[in-house]
Amino acid sequence: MTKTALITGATSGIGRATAQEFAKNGIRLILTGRRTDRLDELKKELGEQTEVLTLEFDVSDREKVNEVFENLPQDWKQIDILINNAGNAHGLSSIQDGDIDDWDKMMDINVKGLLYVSKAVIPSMIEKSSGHIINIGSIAGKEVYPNGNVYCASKHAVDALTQGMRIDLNAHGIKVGAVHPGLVETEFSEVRFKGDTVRAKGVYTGYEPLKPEDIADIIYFIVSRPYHVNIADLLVFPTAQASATVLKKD
Ligand code: NDP
Ligand code: 8X3
Repeated sequence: MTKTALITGATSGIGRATAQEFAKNGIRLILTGRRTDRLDELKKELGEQTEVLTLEFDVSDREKVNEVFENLPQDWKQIDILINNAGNAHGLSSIQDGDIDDWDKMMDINVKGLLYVSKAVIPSMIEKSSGHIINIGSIAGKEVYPNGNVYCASKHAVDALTQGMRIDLNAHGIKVGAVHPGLVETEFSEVRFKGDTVRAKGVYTGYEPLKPEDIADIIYFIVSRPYHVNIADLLVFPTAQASATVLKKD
Protein backbone atom coordinates (compact mmCIF):
# COMPACT_ATOMS: atom_id res chain seq x y z
CA MET A 1 0.00 0.00 0.00
CA THR A 2 1.37 3.44 -0.96
CA LYS A 3 2.52 5.44 2.06
CA THR A 4 1.86 9.13 2.64
CA ALA A 5 4.58 11.33 4.15
CA LEU A 6 4.34 14.87 5.45
CA ILE A 7 7.59 16.85 5.30
CA THR A 8 7.75 20.25 6.98
CA GLY A 9 10.21 22.73 5.50
CA ALA A 10 10.20 21.08 2.08
CA THR A 11 11.01 24.25 0.15
CA SER A 12 14.76 24.07 0.69
CA GLY A 13 17.77 22.03 1.81
CA ILE A 14 17.22 18.76 3.67
CA GLY A 15 13.42 18.90 3.40
CA ARG A 16 13.43 19.44 -0.36
CA ALA A 17 16.02 16.69 -0.96
CA THR A 18 13.94 14.32 1.20
CA ALA A 19 10.83 15.16 -0.83
CA GLN A 20 12.75 14.37 -4.03
CA GLU A 21 14.04 11.07 -2.62
CA PHE A 22 10.60 10.03 -1.37
CA ALA A 23 8.99 10.94 -4.72
CA LYS A 24 11.54 8.78 -6.53
CA ASN A 25 10.41 5.91 -4.32
CA GLY A 26 6.69 6.46 -4.93
CA ILE A 27 5.72 7.88 -1.54
CA ARG A 28 2.71 10.26 -1.64
CA LEU A 29 3.76 13.67 -0.38
CA ILE A 30 2.36 16.48 1.71
CA LEU A 31 4.93 19.25 1.42
CA THR A 32 4.88 22.33 3.61
CA GLY A 33 6.68 25.64 3.93
CA ARG A 34 5.98 29.37 3.80
CA ARG A 35 7.25 30.08 0.26
CA THR A 36 4.37 29.30 -2.09
CA ASP A 37 6.40 29.83 -5.27
CA ARG A 38 8.77 27.06 -4.21
CA LEU A 39 5.89 24.80 -3.14
CA ASP A 40 4.32 25.29 -6.57
CA GLU A 41 7.61 24.44 -8.30
CA LEU A 42 7.99 21.29 -6.21
CA LYS A 43 4.45 20.19 -6.95
CA LYS A 44 5.15 20.57 -10.66
CA GLU A 45 8.51 18.77 -10.45
CA LEU A 46 7.52 15.88 -8.19
CA GLY A 47 3.91 15.59 -9.35
CA GLU A 48 5.24 13.64 -12.33
CA GLN A 49 6.47 10.90 -9.97
CA THR A 50 3.88 10.80 -7.19
CA GLU A 51 0.77 12.51 -5.82
CA VAL A 52 1.67 15.79 -4.13
CA LEU A 53 -0.34 18.07 -1.84
CA THR A 54 1.29 21.37 -0.86
CA LEU A 55 0.35 23.36 2.24
CA GLU A 56 1.57 26.87 2.94
CA PHE A 57 1.79 27.73 6.62
CA ASP A 58 4.16 28.89 9.33
CA VAL A 59 4.75 26.01 11.77
CA SER A 60 4.94 28.48 14.66
CA ASP A 61 1.41 29.80 13.99
CA ARG A 62 -0.59 27.51 16.26
CA GLU A 63 -4.03 28.54 15.02
CA LYS A 64 -3.06 28.25 11.38
CA VAL A 65 -1.50 24.80 11.97
CA ASN A 66 -4.75 23.61 13.58
CA GLU A 67 -6.85 25.10 10.78
CA VAL A 68 -4.73 23.49 8.07
CA PHE A 69 -4.89 20.02 9.63
CA GLU A 70 -8.61 20.24 10.43
CA ASN A 71 -9.23 21.02 6.77
CA LEU A 72 -7.01 18.38 5.17
CA PRO A 73 -8.76 16.77 2.19
CA GLN A 74 -10.26 13.41 3.22
CA ASP A 75 -7.85 11.30 1.17
CA TRP A 76 -4.84 13.05 2.76
CA LYS A 77 -5.88 12.67 6.39
CA GLN A 78 -3.99 9.40 6.92
CA ILE A 79 -0.33 10.34 7.32
CA ASP A 80 2.06 7.38 7.68
CA ILE A 81 5.34 9.27 7.96
CA LEU A 82 5.98 12.68 9.55
CA ILE A 83 9.34 14.35 8.97
CA ASN A 84 9.62 17.28 11.40
CA ASN A 85 12.30 19.15 9.51
CA ALA A 86 11.28 22.86 9.40
CA GLY A 87 13.71 24.91 11.41
CA ASN A 88 16.68 27.20 11.35
CA ALA A 89 19.21 29.10 13.42
CA HIS A 90 18.73 32.87 13.71
CA GLY A 91 21.94 34.63 14.68
CA LEU A 92 25.16 33.41 16.29
CA SER A 93 25.84 35.56 19.35
CA SER A 94 26.95 35.27 22.93
CA ILE A 95 24.14 35.00 25.44
CA GLN A 96 24.82 38.56 26.61
CA ASP A 97 24.62 39.96 23.08
CA GLY A 98 21.83 37.77 21.72
CA ASP A 99 18.76 39.28 20.08
CA ILE A 100 15.57 38.28 21.88
CA ASP A 101 13.60 38.26 18.62
CA ASP A 102 16.06 35.67 17.29
CA TRP A 103 15.61 33.60 20.46
CA ASP A 104 11.84 33.74 20.08
CA LYS A 105 12.04 32.59 16.47
CA MET A 106 14.24 29.59 17.27
CA MET A 107 12.13 28.40 20.18
CA ASP A 108 8.84 29.11 18.34
CA ILE A 109 9.82 27.37 15.10
CA ASN A 110 12.26 24.62 16.10
CA VAL A 111 10.48 23.53 19.29
CA LYS A 112 6.90 24.79 19.42
CA GLY A 113 6.34 24.41 15.66
CA LEU A 114 7.47 20.79 15.83
CA LEU A 115 5.07 20.24 18.73
CA TYR A 116 2.10 21.90 16.99
CA VAL A 117 2.51 19.82 13.83
CA SER A 118 3.08 16.60 15.80
CA LYS A 119 0.02 17.25 17.95
CA ALA A 120 -2.08 17.61 14.78
CA VAL A 121 -0.76 14.45 13.11
CA ILE A 122 -0.41 12.00 16.01
CA PRO A 123 -4.16 11.29 16.59
CA SER A 124 -4.59 9.66 13.17
CA MET A 125 -1.46 7.56 13.78
CA ILE A 126 -2.84 6.43 17.15
CA GLU A 127 -6.15 5.57 15.51
CA LYS A 128 -4.53 3.04 13.19
CA SER A 129 -1.82 1.99 15.68
CA SER A 130 1.06 2.72 13.33
CA GLY A 131 3.11 5.59 11.99
CA HIS A 132 6.65 6.87 11.86
CA ILE A 133 7.90 10.23 13.11
CA ILE A 134 11.42 11.45 12.36
CA ASN A 135 12.58 14.67 13.97
CA ILE A 136 15.52 16.50 12.44
CA GLY A 137 17.76 17.40 15.35
CA SER A 138 21.39 18.45 14.99
CA ILE A 139 24.85 18.01 16.44
CA ALA A 140 23.70 21.20 18.19
CA GLY A 141 21.25 18.98 20.06
CA LYS A 142 24.06 16.78 21.32
CA GLU A 143 26.72 19.41 22.07
CA VAL A 144 26.78 23.12 22.81
CA TYR A 145 29.23 25.36 20.94
CA PRO A 146 30.32 28.98 21.51
CA ASN A 147 27.56 31.47 20.64
CA GLY A 148 25.18 28.63 19.75
CA ASN A 149 23.35 28.91 23.10
CA VAL A 150 19.66 29.24 22.14
CA TYR A 151 19.86 27.31 18.83
CA CYS A 152 21.63 24.51 20.75
CA ALA A 153 18.93 24.66 23.45
CA SER A 154 16.21 24.36 20.79
CA LYS A 155 17.89 21.30 19.30
CA HIS A 156 18.51 19.75 22.74
CA ALA A 157 14.76 20.17 23.20
CA VAL A 158 14.17 18.32 19.92
CA ASP A 159 16.36 15.51 21.26
CA ALA A 160 14.39 15.35 24.52
CA LEU A 161 11.06 15.51 22.69
CA THR A 162 12.11 12.69 20.39
CA GLN A 163 12.81 10.50 23.41
CA GLY A 164 9.57 11.58 25.09
CA MET A 165 7.50 10.93 21.97
CA ARG A 166 9.08 7.49 21.53
CA ILE A 167 8.22 6.56 25.10
CA ASP A 168 4.67 7.91 25.05
CA LEU A 169 3.81 6.53 21.61
CA ASN A 170 5.41 3.14 22.19
CA ALA A 171 2.15 1.54 23.33
CA HIS A 172 0.52 2.73 20.09
CA GLY A 173 2.96 1.01 17.73
CA ILE A 174 4.33 4.32 16.45
CA LYS A 175 8.03 4.54 15.60
CA VAL A 176 9.86 7.72 16.63
CA GLY A 177 13.47 8.61 15.88
CA ALA A 178 15.80 11.50 15.14
CA VAL A 179 18.49 12.28 12.62
CA HIS A 180 21.14 14.70 13.89
CA PRO A 181 23.23 16.16 11.06
CA GLY A 182 26.51 17.98 11.39
CA LEU A 183 27.41 20.55 8.72
CA VAL A 184 25.15 20.32 5.66
CA GLU A 185 25.41 22.94 2.92
CA THR A 186 21.89 24.41 2.56
CA GLU A 187 20.31 27.83 3.06
CA PHE A 188 20.77 27.28 6.82
CA SER A 189 23.74 29.67 7.21
CA GLU A 190 22.20 32.30 4.93
CA VAL A 191 19.23 32.38 7.30
CA ARG A 192 21.47 32.32 10.38
CA PHE A 193 23.52 35.25 9.06
CA LYS A 194 20.44 37.12 7.78
CA GLY A 195 21.25 37.03 4.08
CA ASP A 196 25.05 37.53 4.37
CA THR A 197 25.89 35.05 1.62
CA VAL A 198 29.66 35.57 1.86
CA ARG A 199 29.72 34.72 5.56
CA ALA A 200 27.34 31.82 4.91
CA LYS A 201 29.51 30.40 2.13
CA GLY A 202 32.53 30.58 4.46
CA VAL A 203 30.90 28.01 6.78
CA TYR A 204 31.19 25.40 4.04
CA THR A 205 34.57 26.20 2.45
CA GLY A 206 37.90 24.44 2.95
CA TYR A 207 36.37 20.97 3.40
CA GLU A 208 33.62 18.84 1.90
CA PRO A 209 30.35 19.41 3.79
CA LEU A 210 27.38 17.06 3.70
CA LYS A 211 24.89 17.63 0.90
CA PRO A 212 21.16 17.66 1.65
CA GLU A 213 20.90 14.55 -0.55
CA ASP A 214 23.20 12.67 1.87
CA ILE A 215 20.69 13.23 4.67
CA ALA A 216 17.69 12.50 2.41
CA ASP A 217 19.25 9.18 1.46
CA ILE A 218 19.60 8.27 5.15
CA ILE A 219 16.05 9.37 5.95
CA TYR A 220 14.71 7.16 3.14
CA PHE A 221 16.81 4.26 4.47
CA ILE A 222 15.24 4.78 7.91
CA VAL A 223 11.65 4.86 6.66
CA SER A 224 12.17 1.86 4.40
CA ARG A 225 13.25 -0.54 7.18
CA PRO A 226 10.82 -3.32 8.13
CA TYR A 227 8.17 -2.45 10.72
CA HIS A 228 10.03 -4.17 13.59
CA VAL A 229 13.16 -2.03 13.05
CA ASN A 230 13.25 1.50 14.49
CA ILE A 231 16.40 3.56 13.97
CA ALA A 232 16.02 5.68 17.08
CA ASP A 233 18.93 8.10 16.94
CA LEU A 234 21.47 8.84 14.24
CA LEU A 235 24.34 11.37 14.27
CA VAL A 236 25.78 12.12 10.81
CA PHE A 237 28.93 14.16 10.16
CA PRO A 238 30.86 15.04 7.05
CA THR A 239 34.13 13.12 7.29
CA ALA A 240 36.01 16.37 7.95
CA GLN A 241 33.96 17.00 11.10
CA ALA A 242 34.60 15.22 14.41
CA SER A 243 32.43 17.24 16.81
CA ALA A 244 30.54 20.53 16.90
CA THR A 245 33.85 22.39 17.07
CA VAL A 246 36.47 20.08 15.53
CA LEU A 247 36.64 20.49 11.77
CA LYS A 248 39.58 19.61 9.53
CA LYS A 249 39.90 22.36 6.93
CA ASP A 250 42.40 22.35 4.01
P1 NDP B 1 17.13 25.49 4.99
O1 NDP B 1 17.17 26.89 5.45
O2 NDP B 1 17.68 25.16 3.66
O3 NDP B 1 15.63 24.94 5.07
C1 NDP B 1 14.80 25.23 6.15
C2 NDP B 1 13.37 24.85 5.81
O4 NDP B 1 12.54 25.12 6.95
C3 NDP B 1 12.81 25.63 4.65
O5 NDP B 1 12.07 24.79 3.81
C4 NDP B 1 11.90 26.66 5.30
O6 NDP B 1 10.79 26.93 4.46
C5 NDP B 1 11.43 25.89 6.54
N1 NDP B 1 11.01 26.78 7.60
C6 NDP B 1 11.78 27.64 8.31
N2 NDP B 1 11.04 28.34 9.16
C7 NDP B 1 9.76 27.93 8.99
C8 NDP B 1 8.52 28.30 9.57
N3 NDP B 1 8.44 29.24 10.52
N4 NDP B 1 7.39 27.67 9.16
C9 NDP B 1 7.46 26.74 8.20
N5 NDP B 1 8.60 26.33 7.61
C10 NDP B 1 9.74 26.94 7.99
O7 NDP B 1 17.87 24.64 6.12
P2 NDP B 1 18.18 23.07 6.30
O8 NDP B 1 17.62 22.26 5.22
O9 NDP B 1 19.62 22.97 6.60
O10 NDP B 1 17.40 22.83 7.67
C11 NDP B 1 16.44 21.79 7.85
C12 NDP B 1 16.54 21.27 9.26
O11 NDP B 1 17.82 20.68 9.46
C13 NDP B 1 16.40 22.36 10.35
O12 NDP B 1 15.62 21.86 11.39
C14 NDP B 1 17.86 22.58 10.79
O13 NDP B 1 17.92 23.05 12.10
C15 NDP B 1 18.40 21.18 10.66
N6 NDP B 1 19.85 21.05 10.57
C16 NDP B 1 20.56 21.66 9.57
C17 NDP B 1 21.94 21.48 9.50
C18 NDP B 1 22.80 22.15 8.48
O14 NDP B 1 24.03 22.19 8.66
N7 NDP B 1 22.25 22.68 7.41
C19 NDP B 1 22.64 20.61 10.45
C20 NDP B 1 21.79 20.05 11.46
C21 NDP B 1 20.46 20.24 11.49
P3 NDP B 1 10.13 28.36 4.22
O15 NDP B 1 11.21 29.39 4.38
O16 NDP B 1 9.56 28.25 2.84
O17 NDP B 1 9.07 28.45 5.27
C1 8X3 C 1 23.22 22.95 12.16
C2 8X3 C 1 24.63 22.58 12.36
O1 8X3 C 1 26.75 23.13 13.64
O2 8X3 C 1 25.60 24.96 12.59
O3 8X3 C 1 22.39 22.43 13.15
O4 8X3 C 1 24.69 23.95 14.54
S1 8X3 C 1 25.45 23.71 13.33
